[in-house]
Amino acid sequence: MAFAIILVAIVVASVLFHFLSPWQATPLASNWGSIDTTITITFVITAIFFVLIVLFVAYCVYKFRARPGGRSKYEPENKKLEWWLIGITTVGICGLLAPGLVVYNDFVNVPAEADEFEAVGEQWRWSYRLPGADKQFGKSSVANMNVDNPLGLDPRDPAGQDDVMVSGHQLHLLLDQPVKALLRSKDVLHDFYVPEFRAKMDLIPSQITYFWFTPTVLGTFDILCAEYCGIGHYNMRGQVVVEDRESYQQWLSEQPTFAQTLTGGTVGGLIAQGEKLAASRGCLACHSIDGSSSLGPGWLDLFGREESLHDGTQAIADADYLKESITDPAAKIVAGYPAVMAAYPFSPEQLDSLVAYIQSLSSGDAPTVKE
Ligand SMILES: [Cu+2]
Repeated sequence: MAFAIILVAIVVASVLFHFLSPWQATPLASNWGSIDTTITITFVITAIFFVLIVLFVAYCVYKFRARPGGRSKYEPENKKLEWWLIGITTVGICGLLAPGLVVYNDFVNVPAEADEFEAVGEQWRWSYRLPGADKQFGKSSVANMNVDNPLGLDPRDPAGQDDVMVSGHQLHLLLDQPVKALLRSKDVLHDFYVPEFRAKMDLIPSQITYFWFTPTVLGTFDILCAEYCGIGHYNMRGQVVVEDRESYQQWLSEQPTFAQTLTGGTVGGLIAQGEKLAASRGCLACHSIDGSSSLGPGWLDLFGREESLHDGTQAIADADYLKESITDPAAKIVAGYPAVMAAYPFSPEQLDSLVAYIQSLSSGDAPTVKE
């Protein structure tokens, strides 16, 4: 009897939890209301089966409980009941699968008027590219990837010269304009996911995957990586800014083309350059700049600080130390931090700008950068 009551209580608590839970879906900000509908259909069908089955088990536990002198009946076969169960299960499974097939078909059938952007994932950051004025992406290849060409565009391909290399972790999109997302990974599986758009797709090394959506609400939305991709996975975030045409054009005009990045047409001084580099190369996924705790040592007031290393020695965080830690992270591990950072290739000029940026985050009398 007690067990039957517990089962009924589980059903009641589950249903109440669903309606009273503070964790509800975020407001929809794209055209994919149909994805919400499929989730609701799946949810209702599985909820009905859950409630019916658990209540049935509770009924059986009570009805057929052990009684003195009681004996169970032996009934090896019941054709009628089996046909009913097969029929109901079939309808239920079709109800779960069919709506998803229809919506997925829409999800990968891109309308002709859609713009395009490319999102490239790597441990643990996002980079973005737009096709530029010719509306055509230039070719890219792993063989072309280097310090100055992190996305591996083919410098000889004329279609790639005007490709817009978005700087920073924010991708801007036009309100109410359908857009096709082309997804590429440089290392492992990642997943491009904006919860408000209800849209996500895996990034698969050596493939280009895609889907499309239309942003329908102005605002800034987080891009999350929804595929566990290593220790910094939780921090692999970007942002989509949905805006009107005027602000979008303003933003677009500030982004360099591929040709400009090759000729070193970076604007701003050394510190600004380092700040941009830190954002675009993913340093900030693991190093905080506001003093909060992070996977690696934070950069606030780091410059000139004496660090205790895991081997018991001390080191001053000067320019040489910082450059070594970026290009050969395993050389000096600060006590209390895991040795997980990969070596990052940077040119000497880029290293100088990063050090200048880190130094700018230190208050007080930090020593000057020595050359
Ligand atoms: Cu990831």
